[in-house]
Amino acid sequence: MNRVFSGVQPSGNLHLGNYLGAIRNFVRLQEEYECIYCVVDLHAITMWQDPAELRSNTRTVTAAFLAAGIDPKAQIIFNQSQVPAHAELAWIFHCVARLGWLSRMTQFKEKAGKKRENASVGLYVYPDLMAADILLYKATHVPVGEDQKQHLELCRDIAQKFNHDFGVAYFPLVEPLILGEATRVMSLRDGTRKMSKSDPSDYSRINLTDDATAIARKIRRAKTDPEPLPGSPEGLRGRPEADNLIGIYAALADTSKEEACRRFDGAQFSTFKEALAELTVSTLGRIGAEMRRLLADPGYVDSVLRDGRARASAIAEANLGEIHGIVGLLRP
Ligand code: AQP
Repeated sequence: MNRVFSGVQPSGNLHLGNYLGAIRNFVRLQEEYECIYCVVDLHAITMWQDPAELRSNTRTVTAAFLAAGIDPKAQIIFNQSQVPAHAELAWIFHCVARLGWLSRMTQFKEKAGKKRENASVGLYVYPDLMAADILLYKATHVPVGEDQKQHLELCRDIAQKFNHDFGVAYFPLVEPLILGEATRVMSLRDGTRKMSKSDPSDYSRINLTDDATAIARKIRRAKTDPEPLPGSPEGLRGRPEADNLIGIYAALADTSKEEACRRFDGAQFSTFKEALAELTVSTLGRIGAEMRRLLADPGYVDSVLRDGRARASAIAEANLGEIHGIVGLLRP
């Protein structure tokens, strides 16, 4: 059986990158797969989170899932901390993964930066928990943005080593689903840096909750270069900001970069940015409004998470029992 699992951290403002790289694909995949979508609050606390904001951001990510179109009755939506089996399987995986594997993870290097000795241990072992999230449900497919590719390779390594060490064929080898024309949306201020929740400049990203005026202003101010737009994607080489904006346009218009370039061949950025702002507002405006409506009713959002927790726990507990048996953890 094919099963999708993916998660989003409640660690700040959800942005266009999270939407195009992940959440929009979550919605589309529910046509074909049984899907489990998780608000990964235990991942978020690998970096300091204000407790009240963490609670509020957990509801916001849930609202974004719902507003984007995930059906909470057909699929499972829950927050990670409410199913303790994630943390328990992560411990087993700490004993399977090798230090050398984790040391190669670029996200840890980027997030820990020069203050490596001060980074939390959680940030270092984050990929083990991510592997546990996915493998606890024996998920086969994981929709993510490009930045998560290395973590998914590690997840495959963990599954393979576990299966080999215990002589079983228990865990599937997951396939990443990196879909669309905007798998790595870049900052609007610097086309060489990823659009990110934690960027201190709000002008670097378009938040899912930005209103039409804010979206248009941010796109108008987005960094560009002095050349007009090229007629084909080859002309975007060495032009990271133009490449990023064309990629965003193509993804939102559900077309290819080739087609987007054809449409704006020779256009000035001012003309293109107007079209891009209009397209962005027409997509995100609806989602932002629905998120605000849902967040006005936290009781409903919490009931979705409670229902999801019960359904996720049932699968997780059954699988964890089997995993205990394989590892040799006695259930007297
Ligand atoms: N810029 C991006 N372009 C495409 N996809 C992206 N994703 C994140 N940023 C981009 C994808 O969104 C999903 C959820 O990400 P996450 O919240 O779990 O963690 P992240 O990748 O660490 O997100 P941020 O926004 O960059 O947060 P900070 O600033 O805290 O590091 C994932 O599938 C991710 O690939």
